[in-house]
Amino acid sequence: MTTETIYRSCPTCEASCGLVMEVDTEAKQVISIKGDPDNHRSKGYVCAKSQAFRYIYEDPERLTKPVKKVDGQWQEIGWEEALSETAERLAAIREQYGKDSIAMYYGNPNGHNFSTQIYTQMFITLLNTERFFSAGSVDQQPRNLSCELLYGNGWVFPIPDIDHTDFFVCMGGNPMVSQGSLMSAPDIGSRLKAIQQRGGKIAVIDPRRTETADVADQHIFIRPGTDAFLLMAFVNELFATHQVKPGRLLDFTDGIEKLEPLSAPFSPSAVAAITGVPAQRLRQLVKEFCAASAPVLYGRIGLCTQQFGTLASWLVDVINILTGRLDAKGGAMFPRPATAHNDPAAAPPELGYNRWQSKARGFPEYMSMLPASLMAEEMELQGEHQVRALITVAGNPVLSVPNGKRIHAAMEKLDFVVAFDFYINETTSGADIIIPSTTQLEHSNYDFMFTSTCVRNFAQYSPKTFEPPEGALDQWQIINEVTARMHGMTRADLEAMMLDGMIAQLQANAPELAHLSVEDIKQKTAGHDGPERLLDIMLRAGPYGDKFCGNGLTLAQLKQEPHGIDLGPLEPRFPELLATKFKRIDIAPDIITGDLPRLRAALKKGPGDRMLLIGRRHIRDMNSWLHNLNNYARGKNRCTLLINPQDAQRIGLTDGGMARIRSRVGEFAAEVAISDGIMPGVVSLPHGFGHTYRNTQQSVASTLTPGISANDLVDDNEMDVPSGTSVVNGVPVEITAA
Ligand SMILES: Nc1nc2c(c(=O)[nH]1)N[C@H]1C(S)=C(S)[C@@H](COP(=O)(O)OP(=O)(O)OC[C@H]3O[C@@H](n4cnc5c(=O)[nH]c(N)nc54)[C@H](O)[C@@H]3O)O[C@H]1N2
Ligand SMILES: Nc1nc2c(c(=O)[nH]1)N[C@H]1C(S)=C(S)[C@@H](COP(=O)(O)OP(=O)(O)OC[C@H]3O[C@@H](n4cnc5c(=O)[nH]c(N)nc54)[C@H](O)[C@@H]3O)O[C@H]1N2
Ligand code: SF4
Ligand SMILES: [Mo]
Repeated sequence: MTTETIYRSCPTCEASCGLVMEVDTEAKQVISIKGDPDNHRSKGYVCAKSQAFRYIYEDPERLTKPVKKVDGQWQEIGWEEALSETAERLAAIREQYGKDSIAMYYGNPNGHNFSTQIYTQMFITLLNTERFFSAGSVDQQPRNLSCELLYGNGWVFPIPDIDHTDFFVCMGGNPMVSQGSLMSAPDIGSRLKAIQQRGGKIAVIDPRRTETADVADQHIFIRPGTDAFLLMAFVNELFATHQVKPGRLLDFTDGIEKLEPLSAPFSPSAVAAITGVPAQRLRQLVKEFCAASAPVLYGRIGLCTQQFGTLASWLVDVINILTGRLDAKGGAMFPRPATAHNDPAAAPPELGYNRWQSKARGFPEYMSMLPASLMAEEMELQGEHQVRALITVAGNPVLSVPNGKRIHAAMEKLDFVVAFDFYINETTSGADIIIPSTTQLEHSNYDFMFTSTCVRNFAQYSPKTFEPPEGALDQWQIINEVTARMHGMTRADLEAMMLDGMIAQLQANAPELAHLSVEDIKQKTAGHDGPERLLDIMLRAGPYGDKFCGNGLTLAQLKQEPHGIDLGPLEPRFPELLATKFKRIDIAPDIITGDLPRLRAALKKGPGDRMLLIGRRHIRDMNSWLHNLNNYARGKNRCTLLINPQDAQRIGLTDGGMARIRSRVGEFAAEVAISDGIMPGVVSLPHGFGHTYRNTQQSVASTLTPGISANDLVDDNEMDVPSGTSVVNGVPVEITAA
């Protein structure tokens, strides 16, 4: 046995905790995975999912070779056949029916894979389809839109400086379970406790008394989908009590004066009925927020994936700006990634919004994407604008996107579906060819995305642990093979083109690199290949980098730091970081305020009397894709319908009994769990279940934890208007005894 100790970061959630693994390199087996006590960010902390990438690697049902459906049966095929047939069929469809006849869906795990993120850009650019969908529109897209409009870059997110705040107001997020989102913070529990230990307070605003609410100082129930009303009332109260104090932000912020009249109809008393939050309670919260010395308001997915997602997400930033808490210590701050990927470009790009519209109902594009909720509708179109092919890249839209069963049915009518995925699951079982990638243990990684969402700046490299089996390819290699073949290039030519392109782009944005030729940079980074070479270039050109000469960070140096490098606390970055035209913030952009008439109309209409469905996450789940792992699937049924005792009694439900849930798009039965931790009038069901489709290869998921898919109840017609984000929280339902 050849044992080795490997340090890396955990690739399963944003927290990216430091791990130490004992492995047998000869047998290619993991012996143990533990928290790395010497990792400065996580200090030995891990959660139950720290073993996930090992179990995935060991899962005998995971695909390691491409498969093709022949007469309804899956057959293993060679890599060459899989790649060439995929490229040929896609190219032929494109040739015959045009570029928009190919749809694509890009899933969440890509965000945890550096090389895929970097190289897929070229695939998407060359595919150039107007039918591009992603998990982003069932997630953070309202944040992208509001950050792009305010700060000039949809990927510059304000992150709560949780280690320095003294009043943390958490809305629509449950970091104790999700481990923090757009707030990468290992061991969030200790960090929250530390707020209280230094005399600070935590408030949670959520329709459920969550695990985070349980450790908070106060919890306020709010009716799902009504945060925009509450936050407008917050703004209204700030003006009414003369607490608008943006401080230094005023030097580069425009439009503050527009907010007072805009917030006028939304006084705390006017919104109390619709939000369920008494006016006095809200006034008290505003008072405490303003009295704290370093307060911060944080909003996450519960604020994004709801009827007023953009307004609610935007208002979080508006309030942090009005109170001077944006870009301030203990407030909402901006990380400085070592790869400089959130730095402003020399020439600010134009906003990509409404450049084209969906074919079925004319919904505007954003960031070159159409809302995932429109996937089925687009794929069902017949005639001139018919979709002929679908590509999925590490995504499971049949379970993750509203009205997933409609997507499943629409897929059956397509000429060709290819899934880049390593499971035969609810979505990929509808493919003609599935091409699996290597797993996280078989390629190196860098926490690219999460160095721009972290609560403290860091850099960590994760080495490849095991050589993949003969012929197996990483996701980026598969993507590049298919891209090159589709466009009559070799993979080497394509990758050379990308290398040159990246160097040219970096030089355009960094005058201090202008004295170097492209050849110089290539020569200095020749020691690395493929994605690692691109990473080396970005690190060296970045803010901590050696600029290709002298001292500073390089990939070689990072590889010598197994516990990662601490790049210090978040520091103020405005106005330099602003990528807007004049480095100014327009706090009230038209695209967003244009949605206020809809908010006013809803206020006038008042609260309806329907029960509202929301989601929830459990510590041992990760969306839909860890359910085939015995250790995470076993145990008590988690796919239960949470309901308040008052409602349960009225409807005649018993704990552990069954309820029927009916929405506009579906009707299902689920086990009831009665709890006073959920607001009256609200029920909750987790997503990512519903492992009930035939022809999948996930025997553990389908037997141990089939559950029902919450998204078969979520209405695909309902979207946040400015961003097109799905409304998965606040879905009107009827509940009856089964
Ligand atoms: N109702 C409701 N719906 C939701 C949400 C909600 O809160 N409520 N949350 C939404 C959110 S935030 C998200 S991010 C989306 C997620 O939506 P998706 O990304 O569509 O779904 P996942 O369940 O993450 O599926 C991941 C897929 O990637 C595959 N995969 C994982 N790792 C790899 C890899 O290394 N290589 C390859 N080739 N494949 C891999 C898995 O097998 C699986 O098929 O769901 C959204 N849907
Ligand atoms: N264990 C686990 N961890 C995960 C994931 C997972 O599936 N499982 N998924 C990962 C992914 S992809 C993401 S994007 C993140 C998400 O991370 P979080 O945003 O922290 O996700 P949730 O736990 O779904 O928390 C959303 C909260 O919003 C509340 N909510 C619902 N509707 C409303 C509303 O209208 N108003 C308000 N104020 N609150 C509302 C819900 O009750 C819930 O408590 O988690 C990541 N981490
Ligand atoms: S919290 Fe996230 S990153 Fe940390 S061990 Fe758990 S799954 Fe991995
Ligand atoms: Mo997500």
